Amino acid sequence: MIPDRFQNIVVMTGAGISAESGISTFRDADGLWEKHRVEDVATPEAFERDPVLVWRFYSLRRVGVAKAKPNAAHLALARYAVHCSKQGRSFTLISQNIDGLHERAQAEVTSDQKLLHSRLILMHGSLGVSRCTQCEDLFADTSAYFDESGPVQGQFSCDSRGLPLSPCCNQLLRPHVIWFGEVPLQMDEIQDAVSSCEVFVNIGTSGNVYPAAGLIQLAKQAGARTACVNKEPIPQQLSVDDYFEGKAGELVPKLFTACRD
Ligand code: BJW
Ligand code: ZN
Repeated sequence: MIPDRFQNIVVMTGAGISAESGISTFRDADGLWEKHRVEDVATPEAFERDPVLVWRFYSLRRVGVAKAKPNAAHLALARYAVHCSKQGRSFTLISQNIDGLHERAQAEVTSDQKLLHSRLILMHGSLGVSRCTQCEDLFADTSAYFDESGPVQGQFSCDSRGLPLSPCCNQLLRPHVIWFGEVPLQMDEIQDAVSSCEVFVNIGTSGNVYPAAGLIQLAKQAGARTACVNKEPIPQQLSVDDYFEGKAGELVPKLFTACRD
């Protein structure tokens, strides 16, 4: 349990927190990178080279997350955010995940937006948003544009290859996600939150992808107490004060115990 005297808490989540919702991680056995080469689907160059392959990959993932539900770990963090808001404490949730399960957990836990002063920072973007490649306008979009057999109709009109076109510029839309070589979103806010927190908790991330992987070290150097919930040790283990090995769905509700008044 995190004592209430801590006023400033930052949590960083990765794919492991959604594993018990049935969403594949990246680097575990049977993870996404076992079936797809990173450089084929998760770089700007891949999208330039073969946008159909990239849209097929993200279309299948959109179908997958539509079937998934937030698990006990997402819900515990959402309840804890409300608990902190009620007590005037700062709670920042930074996620590398694009699956929308934190947002859905928050919506399940409270419909009162005033209770959610806490911040949710989606540093690698959102699967449910598409971006115009010309002007960078964003559009809520959960459509799958391809299935296993080929192009399918989605929310936006498509070119002859089945690729979605933006309503603003009639140019290709791309998933609003951060690929290798691109700068993650809201980095200034992230740096500020992490360098001023009293407690930093990593959950379900392998610590392989920077800058997210470096945040626990940054927090430690800034004087925070650090914890890690994961199924395996991470490369940054020297920066971890409290290590909880196991499943997020079992451990996170114990660590983040909220008042349910
Ligand atoms: C459980 C569990 C359960 C399972 N309970 N636990 C050399 C050195 C250092 C850096 C670089 C370098 N060469 C290049 C770089 C930079 C590069 C990078 O880090 N590369 C490394 C691979 C070396 N980084 C970038 O390019 C980033 N941009 C950047 O650096 O810009 C420069 C810059 C930054 C800051 C300021 C100024 C400039 C961008 C990285 C973008 C990553 N994108 C992806 C795809 C996003 C869209 C999508 O989802 O498709 O993000 S890659 C993928 O990895 C995805 C994830 O968010 C990310 C992290 O994965 P995650 O979440 O850790 O998942 P896994 O599978 O790795 O781990 C899951 C863990 O959970 C495991 O440990 C399990 O054991 C555990 N687990 N079940 C608890 N039930
Ligand atoms: Zn546009």
